[in-house]
Amino acid sequence: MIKYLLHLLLLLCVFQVAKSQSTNKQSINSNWGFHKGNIVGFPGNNSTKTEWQPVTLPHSWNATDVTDDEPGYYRGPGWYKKTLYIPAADKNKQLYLYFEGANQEAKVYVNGHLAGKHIGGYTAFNIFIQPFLKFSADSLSQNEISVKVDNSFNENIPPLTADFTFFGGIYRDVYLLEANKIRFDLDNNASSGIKITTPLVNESTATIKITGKITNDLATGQKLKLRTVITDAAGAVVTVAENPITAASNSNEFSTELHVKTPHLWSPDAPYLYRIKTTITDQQGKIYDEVSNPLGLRWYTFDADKGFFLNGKSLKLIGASRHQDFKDMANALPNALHQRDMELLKNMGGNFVRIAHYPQDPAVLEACDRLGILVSEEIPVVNAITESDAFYNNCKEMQLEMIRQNRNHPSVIIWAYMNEVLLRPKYKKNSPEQNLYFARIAALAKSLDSLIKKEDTERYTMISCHGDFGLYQRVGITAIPQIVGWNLYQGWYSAGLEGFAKFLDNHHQTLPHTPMIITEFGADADTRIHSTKPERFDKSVEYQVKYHQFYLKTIEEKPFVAGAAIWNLADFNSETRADATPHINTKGISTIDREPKDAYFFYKANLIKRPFLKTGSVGWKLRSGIADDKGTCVQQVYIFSNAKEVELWQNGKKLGSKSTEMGVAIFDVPFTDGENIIKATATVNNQAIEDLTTIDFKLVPALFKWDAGKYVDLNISVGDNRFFVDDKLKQVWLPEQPYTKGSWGYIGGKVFTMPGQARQGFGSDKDIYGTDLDAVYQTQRIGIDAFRFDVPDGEYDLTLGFAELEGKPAGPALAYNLGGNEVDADVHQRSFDVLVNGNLLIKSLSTQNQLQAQREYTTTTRVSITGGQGITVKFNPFKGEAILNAIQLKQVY
Ligand code: GCB
Repeated sequence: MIKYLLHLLLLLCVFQVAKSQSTNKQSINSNWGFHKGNIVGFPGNNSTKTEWQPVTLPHSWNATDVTDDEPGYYRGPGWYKKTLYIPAADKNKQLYLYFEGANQEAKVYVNGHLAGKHIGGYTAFNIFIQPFLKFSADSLSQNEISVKVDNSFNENIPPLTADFTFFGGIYRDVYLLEANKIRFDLDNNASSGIKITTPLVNESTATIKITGKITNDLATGQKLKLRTVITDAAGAVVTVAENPITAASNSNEFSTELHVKTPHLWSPDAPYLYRIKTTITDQQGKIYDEVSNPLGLRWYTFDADKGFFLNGKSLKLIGASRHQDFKDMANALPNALHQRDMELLKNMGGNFVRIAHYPQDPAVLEACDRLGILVSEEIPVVNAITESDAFYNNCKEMQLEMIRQNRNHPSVIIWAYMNEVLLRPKYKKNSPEQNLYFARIAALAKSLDSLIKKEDTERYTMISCHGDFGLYQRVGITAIPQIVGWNLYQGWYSAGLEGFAKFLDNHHQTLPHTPMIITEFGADADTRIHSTKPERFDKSVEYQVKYHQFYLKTIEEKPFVAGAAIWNLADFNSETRADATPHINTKGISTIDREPKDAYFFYKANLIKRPFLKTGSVGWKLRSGIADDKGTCVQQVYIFSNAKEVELWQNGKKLGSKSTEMGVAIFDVPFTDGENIIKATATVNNQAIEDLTTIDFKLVPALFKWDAGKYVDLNISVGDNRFFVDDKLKQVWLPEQPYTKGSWGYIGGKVFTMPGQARQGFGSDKDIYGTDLDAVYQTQRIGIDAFRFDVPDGEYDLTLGFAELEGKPAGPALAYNLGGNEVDADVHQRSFDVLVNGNLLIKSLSTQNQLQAQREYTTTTRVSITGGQGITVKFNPFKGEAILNAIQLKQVY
């Protein structure tokens, strides 16, 4: 018993010593005040009365203004303040504030004094606050921390323009670091002060090299010990190194090497992690500082012919790019959501993530280490550069920070530094000024590339280029990095999926010694939009699947393609975008709140090894369609599975079985009115699996006749061939159809197409103000003569919806508009009357009154019909052509 107690006491002592001596790191996210805008004289002069909103970090001030109908979002200064309570004993410590990220310029004040500043919104920074702190003798002293953050456009700070939103705020965690006077270097671009490399790894041995710096702020030199311990995944000590160090006052470099025999290798299938703890002690073992890092032992190469090899084995890198924002949260996410994204990718069978277009939260790379996801990380030099030393220096600084902060993660294999940098070239095409600009981009690329090589001899370098192969060749960009990344959108921004395969072959022939990764490929899909005839740019879930089927097949067929990152893991905010879901880029294979789309299940069926079966059409559980003569409506249901064959059942009745093709089986299902229980069954590796889904179907009669208890309820998206599910009102909008006797439909006119927009077969991609049903209002029948319903007698609510799809709305142009390049035509001048069953409903609906560019105009009227006359909505133009975008008919009784 006494022995036991002594042992316990010893343990407690060791714990106490270690705890009280090493750097103490604690988050300080709670109890901040926030003020949007500048405060003159603050914080030096604190007398101004200011409104402070209580906030908890992470926080962004753009969580809601990016999705409203008002173009633009707040880009300017914001202030944060907080009281820190510092114990008297900390007088002998060295205190820092560690910011994981604040977008994009930050100035940190302590008790009114500027303690430090940082440029760049995506990397961490450490601010030494000790000299500005107040200490009282016997208790806690109050210290005021104020931080000014500014996300204004600054031509010297990348990114300048991009297809994502530059949300402002302290949007990652903030920590207080209480370090000793003897510690690992905290003034090295906010790195941990320790650099781990693995110069040699193979199946029989691994060499691990640890270098770093010790800071000694004591007045005299010290005799110290550096102890490095590698433990295995179970916590058992594998190897230990002890180095005596005589630390002069201030900084002292060290280097030590350890070896692990027959190492457990790290890979996506088995992400085995050792831990490596590095400790500074005095001669008696008193701890001054201790840093823990993950250690994954692996080696890898890229080959221009054969692709990527991990631990000597060929591995096709397949995964996605990832942005860091989330629905209604801007970029201010808790760690759990960062981690969940990596789990989402892993569960799909992904083994690769492109952290685009900027370094992200530390939680992302930690999750990648743990889950076995290989990583390419990049700095945000996007679309264009500024030809100034300040811009170049900021690029370099960001790159140093990214590498130094993240290089100890075994998951990282590539450092990248430019994305589509020739997309928005300045100056006149082919002018001497433009050629000089291009030469400067190439020079910057070279200096960033050599900076990486100097910092990290193990990782590969990469630049992501858009599909203008010739231009990147001409400017010399393809010759600079070790890997060329291509962002390819054939079959989306340009016509013809086949162009993708041709592009890849051309790279391989023209650059036979340059490994390549497809760093982006994707197609938009709004989960509310469905099509039985999917086509390019219709934003349907079904076209997204078709696009990815073609791409994955091509990627798998070509061994020289080392890897591919889907654009994007999830939908993300891009304020200047319009499309079906304004302000959101919907190329995600999951929604902005991470609900997987069909394309996600398509990849899962192709990538994971364990049995998988999933009924697709995830956002299409509420359907509608026109009845056939059997009283059903046949529509397709996609089943995703890694089984060879899938069986389908509807309401307990077997519909048949089908072979899967690249993980997909498409069934024609004769839906009946009401609930349809769809069961898919399959066997994979002798394991029976099934998936059950209920689809609520609303059958619309082909011909109207009085039917007890059945009321007419129709929503028609005019000029459209897609189905749109309004998930809020639980209504399905049907594609239009021409009028036939006994039924309903349009008479006359043609489908609206955007002038000069070859990429889109119908409708417009503009944001329609005043409605959430942008996709419905974005399509239109132009020159329409009438719309007719042969409905039975009764009382009806008839709703007509209009929106001018050409021309610009009144108001200032956007400063950094990244939308399409099309030139807006002027609003067509039009004026027309609308009559319902011969009675004038709207007089002179015109571009001079209610019809405004990009704004919905909707009106409802009650129509009473008797004598079997049905409803005819007639459009009588007297200037230009009449239009109609949406029409709804709801029988009241
Ligand atoms: C790209 C860009 C990316 C965009 C994407 C798109 O090539 O690199 O930032 O979001 O295209 O969806 O257009």
